[in-house]
Amino acid sequence: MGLDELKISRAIIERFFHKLTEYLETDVAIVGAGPSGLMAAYKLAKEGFKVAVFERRMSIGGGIWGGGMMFNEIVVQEEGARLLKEIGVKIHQWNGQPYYTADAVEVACLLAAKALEAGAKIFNLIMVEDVMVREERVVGLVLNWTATEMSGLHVDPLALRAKYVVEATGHETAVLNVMQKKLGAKLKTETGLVIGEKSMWAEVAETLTVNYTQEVYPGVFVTGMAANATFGAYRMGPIFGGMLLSGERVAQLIAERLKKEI
Ligand code: 48F
Repeated sequence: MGLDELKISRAIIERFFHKLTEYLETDVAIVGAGPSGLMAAYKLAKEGFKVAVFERRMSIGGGIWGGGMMFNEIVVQEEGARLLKEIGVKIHQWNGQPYYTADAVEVACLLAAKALEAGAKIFNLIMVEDVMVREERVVGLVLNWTATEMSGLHVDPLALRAKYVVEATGHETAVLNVMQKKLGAKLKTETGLVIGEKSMWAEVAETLTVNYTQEVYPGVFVTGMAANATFGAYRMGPIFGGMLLSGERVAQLIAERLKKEI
């Protein structure tokens, strides 16, 4: 049987639009496919919730791939090691001390694989450029192709509805920035604004990532490095336990809410 290019094209187009249409209404829309966003997607999907992840880049994984200064290994502490084991990543204890290393590529791939296997859907090459809001609650996201932004073309976006939005865009806090700019959104921080991250202090930063994982505006939860940046906490560098634990935490918090609503 000869291959027909039109059938190949039709298959892609039909399947993609089926997929996108299916996710125009979700329980949780996660912005950013870094370690915290992917862990949240995995945990929420495993609980049976409908989860879509939107990633601006072509590849998932955010800051995982580069390890520390392009040495593609990451470090986690005991609690983070538990989560890496759960997703099947091989870990190595360093010098008998409570530092565990893992191959950055393996972490990125397995995190995404687990999220997908659990039923989450990842849409890459799509960026979130705005939110949808009703009566001071975020009820959805406004999406566009990353290529549109890159080219500077004037193309209007499309929107989707989500019961909860997760801000997982890392250092950038892209979702909260736009909410601040366009809505004057008052966040649950001391100043009501994104405070911005502080310099490196791994130990404190790792704890704060989890503590600051919370709802910062009605309908919007913050996780990972975005939580530190929002609340003005330190950065931690290439130790990733906090990112994974924060992803797990945000999933727990949202799952509790969603279960109450059923
Ligand atoms: O930065 P990123 O990996 O976030 P994270 O989960 O993890 C932080 C660590 O990688 C590292 C660290 C150490 O522990 O400090 O930096 O907090 O992933 C964020 C993802 O969000 C995407 C971006 O491309 C990246 O993959 N992103 C950013 N802005 C947007 C976006 C946007 N507007 N729409 C969609 N995706």
